Amino acid sequence: MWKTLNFVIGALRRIGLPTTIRTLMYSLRRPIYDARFGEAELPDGTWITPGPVESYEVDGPTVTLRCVNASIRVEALSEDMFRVRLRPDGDFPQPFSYAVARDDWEPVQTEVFEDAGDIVLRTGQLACVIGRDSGRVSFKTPDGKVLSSDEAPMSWHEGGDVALHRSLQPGESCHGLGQRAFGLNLRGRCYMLWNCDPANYDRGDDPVYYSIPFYLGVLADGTAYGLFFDNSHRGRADLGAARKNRLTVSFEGGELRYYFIGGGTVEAVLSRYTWLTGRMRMPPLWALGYQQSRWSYVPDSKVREIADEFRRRRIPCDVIYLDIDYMDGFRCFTWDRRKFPDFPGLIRELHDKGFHVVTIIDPGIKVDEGYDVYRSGIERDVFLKYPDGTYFTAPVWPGDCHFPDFTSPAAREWWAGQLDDLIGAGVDGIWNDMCEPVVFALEGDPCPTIPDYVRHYMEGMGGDHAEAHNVYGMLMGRSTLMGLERLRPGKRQLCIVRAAYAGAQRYVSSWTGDNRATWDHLRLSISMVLNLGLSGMAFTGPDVGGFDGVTDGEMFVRWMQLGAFLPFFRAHKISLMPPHEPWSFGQPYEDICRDAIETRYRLLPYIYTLFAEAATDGQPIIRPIFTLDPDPAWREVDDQFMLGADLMIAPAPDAGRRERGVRSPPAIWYGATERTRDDGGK
Ligand code: MIG
Repeated sequence: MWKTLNFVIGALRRIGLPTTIRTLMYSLRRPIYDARFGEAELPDGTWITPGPVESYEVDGPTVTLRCVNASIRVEALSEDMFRVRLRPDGDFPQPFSYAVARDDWEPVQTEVFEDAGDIVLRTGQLACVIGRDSGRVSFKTPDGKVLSSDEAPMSWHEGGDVALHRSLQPGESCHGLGQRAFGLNLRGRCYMLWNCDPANYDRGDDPVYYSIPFYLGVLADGTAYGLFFDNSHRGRADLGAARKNRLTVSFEGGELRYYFIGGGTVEAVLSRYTWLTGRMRMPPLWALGYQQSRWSYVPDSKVREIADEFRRRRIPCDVIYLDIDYMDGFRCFTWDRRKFPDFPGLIRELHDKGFHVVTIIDPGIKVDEGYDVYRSGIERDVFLKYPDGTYFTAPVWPGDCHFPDFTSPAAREWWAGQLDDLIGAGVDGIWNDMCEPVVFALEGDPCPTIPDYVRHYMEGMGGDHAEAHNVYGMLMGRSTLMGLERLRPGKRQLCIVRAAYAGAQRYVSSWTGDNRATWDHLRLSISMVLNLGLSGMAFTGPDVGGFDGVTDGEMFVRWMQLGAFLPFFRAHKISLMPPHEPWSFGQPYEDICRDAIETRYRLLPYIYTLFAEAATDGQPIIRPIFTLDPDPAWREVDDQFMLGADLMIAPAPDAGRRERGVRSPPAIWYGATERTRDDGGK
């Protein structure tokens, strides 16, 4: 039934309808859980393994193993990080990566020796052991403790898939992978590595917007290790679904190349992972404040009214967001001159009142000869094409669009250059939406996007969308940031995306997409932000209040009281739903909202310090309780969390609750608002 409805909606969209009807239909769209997603099987057919090691060569910290069917290269890149590559052809060309931020590895002392039929490459902190007969790889601490080992040899499929099979240890909890609509411990399920706009998702739907091929395992004793797969193809991470004690990560193409980081604290692993893939830049201070958004504040008088209400009611607010209706017919980089007769003037006025302004942009550029952005995109040849050289065209908000190829430096340049008008008008930051990328589809596709075979430039190497898909959002954000930095050199920037890839933290921050106004979504936003933080993406947060659906006063204030402690603190709402500003629900809700927001501002020196830790060392801003105490009892706990190392937050979990139980790891805990003391350990 949903399939049919989606079909009808898609078809109607293509014809073009008034915005109101379109947005109403947007709310009706539902995800369709498709067998392709979730517990997917690896393809049938022949899988090939390297076979026994015939010989090996040692070159400093690098060991190349020549096996019967393939070569494996293991390199110690630092004391605590190794890279493993599998190459059936035996060649090891310099790898290309959008994620990895450096190739200046630290000098590292290694030794190579043989031990009972195994070949061992060891640093002071980590040993990689390769079985001579099997080609299986495992990692151990110097004292022999196994961190992670191949449960079956690495393998590749005749169709181009590659797979790694590892054992999951008893008591190991599973984290990372970017944004997941699941609790904190991801063990026991299979997840898709494929950025996807699911439209209204629920707990348990997968994939959602933002996937990162970084897995963080935390063993029963608290020892952590990281596995980063540098592969942007569509992939699956099976964390004990098909077999309880097996982790299988596979990709539909590309090289099997992974970085193993181990085995210390979660903190040490994240520090190393972000050393490799880059760290967040400090955002502007105002981006740490409270931010107000909705789809959409139009026309200018509405924006003015919202801004004035904040000041009149003395509710702190730093940023106002303009969603798609500010544009001229959804044409990116323009504004509607009827709804905003003096756009720069309005922004000047908002600046004078102490607000910053962030506008949305989408990747789809309207096919319209009268639109100079479109014309210059055609002239500069920046849009994606089919293999036969015709333009890829698909409908999004403005109707039929072409899409820039952000894997081309020339297209990124061009895109960056389009920001002049918006930034010239005073816009302070950019919100990059739809960058999975999503298109409006005709059939009931759960993740309508650009077809796999559409061509990409891939920095001159040539490739297709199957390979470029997962990096598309990150590169859109990177191009936007390039424009922002050029127009405001030396300034900190706010550049937000909805989907990206490993390493995106060095360009952008994110929000968690279209959630819903339910108590479960409120709770889900905690585990999502936690796992994103454990994937290197520290600066993120949900649409406070819930994007879709009707929020009541109680849920709104509870979400405010949670959002005030999350890194990105912004209320946002779908169009056609009732207003959701802090005063929209009357009293006592307005006062409670003010109180929550003021608490945020009182904590800013502390929160700012946490942002600095994220920027200098890759540490998450909110952290699971288990980072304080390895006891396995904490591994699933995601209804309380740490803001930094010192503040524990326990939000209201559901309707009508005025009290809740809080468990605390062994330590002395002081109440933040009441004079209480608790010795923990419960
Ligand atoms: O197809 O710009 O996630 O925050 O309000 C929907 C309109 C497009 C999706 C974003 C949401 C935004 C909405 N956008």
